[in-house]
Amino acid sequence: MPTLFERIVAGELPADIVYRDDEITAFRDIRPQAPVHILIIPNKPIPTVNDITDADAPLVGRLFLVARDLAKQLGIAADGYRLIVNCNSHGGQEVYHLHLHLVGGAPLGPMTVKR
Ligand code: DGP
Repeated sequence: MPTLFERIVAGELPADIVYRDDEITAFRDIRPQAPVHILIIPNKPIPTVNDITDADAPLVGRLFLVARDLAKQLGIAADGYRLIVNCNSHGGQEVYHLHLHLVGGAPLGPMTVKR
């Protein structure tokens, strides 16, 4: 079964896409946690951080470069933002297609972790 995000990459599900190239797609999160909340994903399905291979290193690096460029374009680079990757159930991962959350546009406060 393709994930929701594979279906967005394939154009089968609508999304507010803010960046796209042959390796990476970025779109607005459907449940934004801040004024800016973008998901940056590889077009190919990598389920979790645990599934990244050494050969994926350039692609994973590019996820950060796209985050950097989008933060600048969206005007949040100078004030700052948070990049988050959740992995598996303890990490709270909901969609099993690797994604970087780019969150900002307001002070986010300290990062909290439930104990
Ligand atoms: P995570 O917990 O890290 O797997 O985050 C998944 C995020 O994906 C969550 O913030 C909500 C978002 N999301 C789930 N379904 C959709 C969808 O169909 N479209 C968009 N744009 N975002 C989605």
